[in-house]
Amino acid sequence: MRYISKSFLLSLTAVLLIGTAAVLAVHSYAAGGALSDGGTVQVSIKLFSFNPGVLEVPAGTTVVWTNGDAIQHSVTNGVPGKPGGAFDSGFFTEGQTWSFTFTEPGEYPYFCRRHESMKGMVKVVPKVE
Ligand SMILES: [Cu+2]
Repeated sequence: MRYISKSFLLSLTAVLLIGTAAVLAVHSYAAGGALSDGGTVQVSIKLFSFNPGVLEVPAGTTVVWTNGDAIQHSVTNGVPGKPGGAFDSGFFTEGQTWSFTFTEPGEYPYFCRRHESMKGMVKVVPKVE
């Protein structure tokens, strides 16, 4: 067939746009209103990285980290060498979870005490009333 139909191109474009929006929405639960305050967001730990690495959530959100590696990791507020003190999970291992409820808006960098290349960030924005 020599010509690709216009409707095919339109539907292809729509699929691409929806796909892109879905990928972006994974990181920001606040901007799109996908999560009301008091909800829960999952972060997986796999292959020595936090995924998604940067989260944006409204205050009141509980973030649950699940360790998918066969080695212990921690979720420790701050940066390597300078813990922030807002939270520290201690070490937890494969299949275990640790959660924290973010009540105060702000930026919360975190890292793993054992693997200092592992870093993440939770940005907490005021909840929408
Ligand atoms: Cu680790």
